[in-house]
Amino acid sequence: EKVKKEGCAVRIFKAGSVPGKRLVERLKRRGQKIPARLERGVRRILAEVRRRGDEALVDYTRRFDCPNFEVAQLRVREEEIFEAYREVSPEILSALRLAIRNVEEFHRRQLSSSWFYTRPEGVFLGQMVRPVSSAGLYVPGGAGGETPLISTVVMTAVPARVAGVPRVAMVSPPNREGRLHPALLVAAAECGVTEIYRVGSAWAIAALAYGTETIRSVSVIAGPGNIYVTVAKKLLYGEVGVDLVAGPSEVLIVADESASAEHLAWDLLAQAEHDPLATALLLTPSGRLARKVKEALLRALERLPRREIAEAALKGQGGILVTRDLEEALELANAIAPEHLELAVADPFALLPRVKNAGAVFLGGGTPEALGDYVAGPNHVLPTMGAARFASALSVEVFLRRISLLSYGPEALAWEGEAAVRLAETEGLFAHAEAVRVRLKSP
Ligand code: HSO
Ligand code: ZN
Repeated sequence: EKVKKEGCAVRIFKAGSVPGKRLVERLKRRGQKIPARLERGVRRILAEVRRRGDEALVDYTRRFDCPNFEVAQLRVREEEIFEAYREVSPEILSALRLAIRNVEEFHRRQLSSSWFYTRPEGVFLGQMVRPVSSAGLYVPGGAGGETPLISTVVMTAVPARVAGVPRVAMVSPPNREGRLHPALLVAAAECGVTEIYRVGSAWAIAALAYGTETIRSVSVIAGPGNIYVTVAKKLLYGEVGVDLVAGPSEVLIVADESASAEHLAWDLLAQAEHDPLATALLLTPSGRLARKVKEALLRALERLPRREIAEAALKGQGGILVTRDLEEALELANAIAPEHLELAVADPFALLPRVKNAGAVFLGGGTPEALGDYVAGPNHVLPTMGAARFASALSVEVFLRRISLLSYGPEALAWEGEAAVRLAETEGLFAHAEAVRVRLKSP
């Protein structure tokens, strides 16, 4: 649909009005339709990396990231990590460590144990939890390295570590000088990741999936990325495991008059500044709050360094919807299934039972979404574009597998073998039946 280029960046609609309904419908149908040309382009990149390995990585990196890139720059050397520590302030380091501690504490609770049970006839059954043997983490470049997403390093690396993955490799695109931000290297090292490659986009995903001379292939790839990364992950799924598909960031705020207009304005902008395709929505039954937030937004935009990006997002997919009541706001929120849902209302826990679809819920006006991005503990890699209807946050699960265990004693086989034989015969699978029968005959 056409995006309005001119006019006010912030629109207020009644949720039940024609333009209000139109916006909701468009949001419900949001999602990246992958243009066929883009998919063909990504397929070509995958094939090139498979065929030419490092050479293809260097070609693409020169073309899109750093014109003088050399193959020797692909892997970050250990000394560079040590040097990076000298460039990062003690305050940043301690903030990082706090974040890592909290994220680790949260993700430890996701670990499930192996279990087994027996049946008296002599059956042993169980489920054994094992980490994948290697994982590749994708950390986006963040506007050409200007906004190094060090929090994304933490959010992808900590769950992999907590899962117990023995080999964790990280990739991130270099800036024009062929560098990764020192804070990015320090964040990785603090999470125990020292296998770091300067390579990004679809070719980095291909390298992790197929392997090249420098980069060994991995079992699972996790982490957010742009549309090229997302398409590469989709195409390579099967060849390699992948986590969820995370697109441009989204926030949907449900608020009542207990909320501060200024706080909400900054929460909306915190999503909008990510990406022109980000979604920032406020749903409130209060027309007065709606107007106050609009004013606060327009004022805040004046002070926003990434104003152009935020304005594009607000005009494209943003807005304020005035609902009949909180009930209707929550219905719409569930239909939209946002990545982040803020309940900036007097009694957020009273609304919680009505929440059905969301990646993460922020309860109370004192809990900005930005806390969750950085330090709280839950993962900030979350389902977007309505995927919260079926998907969950990045978790230790992505890096684990459950392996089923079965063992039958002769008595148990005698009890249950006959049933297996009958089912095998019904399926017309003779060897299946015979595999059981021969054991029934001579245990
Ligand atoms: N809001 C983003 C994560 C992020 N924010 C990283 C800042 N840095 C997606 O949940
Ligand atoms: Zn964010």
